[in-house]
Amino acid sequence: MTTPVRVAVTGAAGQIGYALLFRIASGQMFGPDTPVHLQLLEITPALPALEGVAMELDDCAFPLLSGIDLTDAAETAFAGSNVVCLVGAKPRGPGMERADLLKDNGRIFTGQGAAIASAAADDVKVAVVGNPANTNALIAAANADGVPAERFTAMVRLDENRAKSQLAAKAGVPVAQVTNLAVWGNHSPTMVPDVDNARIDGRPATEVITDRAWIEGEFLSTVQQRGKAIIDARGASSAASAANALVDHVASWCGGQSTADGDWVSMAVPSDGSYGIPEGIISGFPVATDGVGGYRIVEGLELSAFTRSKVEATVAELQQERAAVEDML
Ligand code: NAX
Repeated sequence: MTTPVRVAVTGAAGQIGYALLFRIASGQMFGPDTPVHLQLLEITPALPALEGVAMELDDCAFPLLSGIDLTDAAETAFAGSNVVCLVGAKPRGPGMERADLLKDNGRIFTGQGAAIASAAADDVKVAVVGNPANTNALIAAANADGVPAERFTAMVRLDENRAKSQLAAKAGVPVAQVTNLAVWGNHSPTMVPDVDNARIDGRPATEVITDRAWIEGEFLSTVQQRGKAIIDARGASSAASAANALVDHVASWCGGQSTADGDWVSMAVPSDGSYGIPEGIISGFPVATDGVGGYRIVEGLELSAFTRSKVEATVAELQQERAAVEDML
């Protein structure tokens, strides 16, 4: 039998965790031939709820699920882990400023970064979902001595999927025909879904959808504000779609689902200075993956003046966030 992939998930008893763990255990993240071992982290008061989730995982009798560990200690959760999904974070409470959220969550991610460095497998790959995801990933990377920075990524795939779905609906085509959709910048309402370089059925999306006012207006605001629209409608934030996007993110990166030739996916990764985005900040980029742990930023895309100005704004926000947590880096 193949050695199981050890997958650590934090915040495992939360909403996203509940939608995510069953997808991983059923083989959707690493394919139908790869067993998985789940290493689940929660805060102490949530351990009883996590026990319940583990009971349900048992009750699914997933053939690929080789074991489940539950703990409230980060080093135990990350021990020998090949993939770490940092989902758990503190939600923004009433009256809380964004700066407070950055600081409170920063404290979680300094500790978790250090625990990854001391306990995880040498090939560990980290995907951050907990918000503010990009800056939390930056903090975790900075505190993970000895782990290459490029192993720390943040999820913007939900934003990509949302954008693809909106474009497909507008063009009246199946969503699978929308490709090459990059999301630039921060996972926040300033994110930039890039229609200029997207393709629909192999053609430039802007030739298929010629309504520029829609692209720069309704489309952009719908994608940027989608998280809020879900909360307004559902009374709770996106969970199943976020879990789905994380499955996509990890599957593309190291679960055997490499990007097709000429296509790309969106991942927030440490900038190497490409496109003038300051080196080191963790920004959404178009990324080509090999499905076995390698990725590269796709170079040479032309951005329209409109897109470029939006990218500058989202990058400025990332720089402000980095400045606000400087003492944790
Ligand atoms: P929940 O509040 O349902 O679950 C979070 C869980 O994390 C809780 O069970 C909590 O006990 C746990 N937790 C808190 N601190 C922890 C710590 N130090 N160690 C381990 N576990 C800890 O939130 P949920 O809806 O699951 O969302 C999780 C995070 O994802 C939030 O930060 C949310 O903002 C973020 N999101 C990010 C998205 C993205 O695209 N990057 C989209 C969806 C989501 O909004």
